[in-house]
Amino acid sequence: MRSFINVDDIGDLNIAVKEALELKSNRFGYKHLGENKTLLMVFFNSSLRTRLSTQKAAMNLGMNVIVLDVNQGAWKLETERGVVMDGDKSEHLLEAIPVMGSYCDVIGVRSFARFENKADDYEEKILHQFIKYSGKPVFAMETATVHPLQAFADLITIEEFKKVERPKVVLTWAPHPKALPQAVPNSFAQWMNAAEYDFVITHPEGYELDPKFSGNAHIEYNQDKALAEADFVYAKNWSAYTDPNYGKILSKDMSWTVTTEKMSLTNNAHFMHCLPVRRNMIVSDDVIESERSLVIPEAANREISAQVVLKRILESL
Ligand code: AN0
Ligand code: CP
Repeated sequence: MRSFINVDDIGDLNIAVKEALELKSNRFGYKHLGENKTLLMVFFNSSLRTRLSTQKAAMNLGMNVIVLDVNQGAWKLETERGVVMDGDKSEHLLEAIPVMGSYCDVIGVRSFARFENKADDYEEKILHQFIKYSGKPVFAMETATVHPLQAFADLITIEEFKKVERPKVVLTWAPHPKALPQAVPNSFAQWMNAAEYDFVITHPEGYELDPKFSGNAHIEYNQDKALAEADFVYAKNWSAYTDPNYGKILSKDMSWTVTTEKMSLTNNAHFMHCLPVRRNMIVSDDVIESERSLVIPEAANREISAQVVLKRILESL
């Protein structure tokens, strides 16, 4: 595997989940694969889970790991070509990327949507520069439009906890004080569609996702209706995708918060969220603390999804 960005990169999902569950019970069985191989993780944005779980996965595989927080200690990077660099940016991405590539065998990149230019975000300009100029396999650790390590971990978690072959999975928008990217819901939708679950997306009008990701998912604007008979409720905030509101907050309607009352409409559903989560905005204390909440096993599976991805990249080197 040369890159990991979209669901297609992982191939057959049944095989990928099977591999994940095998790795989960034998985390150190492939320690030889990463010997003398170096992973570089580049963060343009904050992280708790991605940083720790991906590093742990790499260490399970015997890799060395270097982490660069671009905004803490590195030179400020210019990303646009043709700019007269007379401002506060000391280095251009076009030199920085091949330099980074020269120190490692695999690169993970976290670079969120900037909401300055929708086309730049949705063309994944930064990620594609890493792919083009690093000379190394690149995987997304949440980029402008996708978070596949999260969606893969979510899929593994659903497969572990589902009671029926084809569960009803509901992705619900929920309120948040800041404008957040669409990357998590985009990837979640892409992976749930690929898994062929009974998949429903619910959000206030104006929060439609890029159809490239939402695909054939059933869109239901009434949250209560969407939640009926759900087996899994996946909450997430995102900002608007559609023009002219790209990156804007259109609603902070607290009636969309996932509460015990909302969960009572479901088929005793499990609650999921990628974390970090704002309690009593996205989800009530009661729901996230309930025995139906999967937020901790879901986060723990980030180590497993990262390990499958790194293993496959190492196998292809
Ligand atoms: C980010 C987001 O919504 O994309 C990261 C989630 C994994 N969340 C925040 O910035 C709070
Ligand atoms: N879910 C997730 O990616 O968390 P972090 O932003 O903490 O890495």
